[in-house]
Amino acid sequence: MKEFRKLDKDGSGEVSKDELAVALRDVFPGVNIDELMMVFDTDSNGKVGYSEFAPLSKVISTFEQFDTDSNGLISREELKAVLQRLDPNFSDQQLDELMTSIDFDVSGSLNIVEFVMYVADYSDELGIKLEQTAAILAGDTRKAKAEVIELS
Ligand SMILES: [Ca+2]
Ligand SMILES: [Ca+2]
Ligand SMILES: [Ca+2]
Repeated sequence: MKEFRKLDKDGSGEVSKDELAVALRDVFPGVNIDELMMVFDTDSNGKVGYSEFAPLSKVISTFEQFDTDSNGLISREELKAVLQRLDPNFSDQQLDELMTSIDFDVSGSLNIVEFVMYVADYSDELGIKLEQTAAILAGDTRKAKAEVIELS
């Protein structure tokens, strides 16, 4: 994921929807930018400001970490590998249930929007920020704890 400043081509201090689309479509062909904006444009001004970009960047880097073959999709097996690393008791049945609830287009894999929705739902459930959940999923517990402390 490119740096905020590189995406903000006109230097306005915010990344417009078009600037984001150009950057993300390279990596995630067919990505639905509107759905991402609904999650990350928290002040609903139609642009992604610097503070809104941090969680987006974190979630994308977590996605890329899950996507071990770098094909822009998280397969069932790639998801399983990560979740079993976090919880060795995570079963195939739990994996099936999870996939059923988050693989909205029933493609058998997660695209970036499906992954974002999953992280957002999980954050709501835990009552923490999106980027903290992404850090936990990324196995970066030191960072996750630091962010929880910062929050409290
Ligand atoms: Ca905004
Ligand atoms: Ca993949
Ligand atoms: Ca899917």
